[in-house]
Amino acid sequence: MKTTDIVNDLEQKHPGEKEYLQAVTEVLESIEDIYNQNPQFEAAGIVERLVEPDRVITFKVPWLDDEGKVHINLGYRVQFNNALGPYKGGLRFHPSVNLSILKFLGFEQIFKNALTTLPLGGAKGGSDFNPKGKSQGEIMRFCQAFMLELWKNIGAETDVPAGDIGVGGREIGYLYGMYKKLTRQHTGVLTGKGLNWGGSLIRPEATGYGVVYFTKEMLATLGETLEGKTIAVSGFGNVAWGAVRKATELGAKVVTLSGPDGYVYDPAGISGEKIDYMLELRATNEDIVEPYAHEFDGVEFVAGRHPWEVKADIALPCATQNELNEEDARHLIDNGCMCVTEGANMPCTPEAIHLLQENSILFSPGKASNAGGVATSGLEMSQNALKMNWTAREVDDRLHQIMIDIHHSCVRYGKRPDGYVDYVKGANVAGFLKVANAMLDLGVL
Ligand code: NDP
Ligand code: 2IT
Repeated sequence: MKTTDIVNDLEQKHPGEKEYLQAVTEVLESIEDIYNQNPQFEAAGIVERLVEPDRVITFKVPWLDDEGKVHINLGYRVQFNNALGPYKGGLRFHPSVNLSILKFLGFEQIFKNALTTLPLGGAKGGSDFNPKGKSQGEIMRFCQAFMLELWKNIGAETDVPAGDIGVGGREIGYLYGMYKKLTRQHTGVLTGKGLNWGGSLIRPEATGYGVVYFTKEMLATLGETLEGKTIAVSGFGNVAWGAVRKATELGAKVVTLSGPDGYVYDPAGISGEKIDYMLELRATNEDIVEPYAHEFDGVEFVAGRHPWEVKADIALPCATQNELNEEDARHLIDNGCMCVTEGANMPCTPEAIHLLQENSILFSPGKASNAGGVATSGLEMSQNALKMNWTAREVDDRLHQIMIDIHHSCVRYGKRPDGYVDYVKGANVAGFLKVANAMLDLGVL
């Protein structure tokens, strides 16, 4: 296999799908050696079969706003690979959603889900619907209209969607309600459900908790801990919230949050009621962090910029793809940052990753460090199948162990002779081997 040949071929077939090609290129570069050392993969066409989704479902979502005006959005589900288990991955509602973004996310999800050690395939879906400024009623009607099309293609043993940007507990409720009405079944087909109707404790905070557990393991390789460390976080959504909570609990100080409007710098640290306020801010659907700076003393709001210019020991990008570029990485390095752990999916550009690794900064790709969210979704599925609920402690302990195991896998396949761990390579090789070997066993499909 030659990565460049395969990527060139994909570029011809899917012109302009830049996020998808970026994600594929990163994985193929990491696995090139192991692929070429194992001719059985080439013989079975594993890479050619892996890079194309099993199927892409697209549909129209018509809905009525509060004034009775008709709107049409596009809906998608990309079912990428189910070698390891039912298709599994979130739904994203954001105006930027297009096929390239969902294919990149679905492709990443295959390897992430493989790393969790749970029986989960990879998928992603969503819509270009913009929840910003919409009323509760409009969001409900949109979710219902979306599910009216999607329901035929999903199922507890077929494809299990969940949340992502713009889709949290409220949206999962409306989606699940419609699914339940159409099928007359209460099978737990979505994860991230409310606690009263099949959800799991710890799922809302799981992605962020997992990011911090993973960071703790990375630091331990240098004999370091989170105690007393300063952390810059971007975003203020599901993932950022959990990360801030756990990092604070483990003795670190989080000094930034960010939104599309800019970032807030809180030198006293974001803890206690400030973390609750972050959730309230998110629930307004306004998508701005500036009010945080007016609510608490001593906080600065920096409009239109990213938090990576702030001095921090650790950076946790938890907002969106390609939000930390080479220049940002340079700022972090110059300011003595020792660790960058991706909470979002693909938030660092390839150039930024290259620079961080060149400077021996600890760096983890989202597919390893944010896998705690989908892993806990897997635990929610287990509880649904058992018709039982585990305690918060039980779920958290399992999540913690899964993150430790993912870290082990990354070290196993990513440790260089000089001792530096290339977590990108480690995660990609470990995830790939599991999926590729399953595909070999299952025949050409
Ligand atoms: P949320 O919708 O809860 O939060 C995302 C936040 O990031 C929003 O405030 C969004 O604002 C903001 N944002 C988007 N673009 C930018 C930007 N350029 N600069 C600053 N902020 C921005 O989403 P999640 O927390 O669920 O997801 C965040 C990331 O984590 C995504 O990459 C997602 O794929 C990933 N992830 C999520 C998991 C989950 O379980 N929810 C699990 C694993 C990964 P706006 O909408 O206005 O752009
Ligand atoms: O990117 C992700 O891993 C998620 N948005 C969570 C997916 C899930 O199925 O819980």
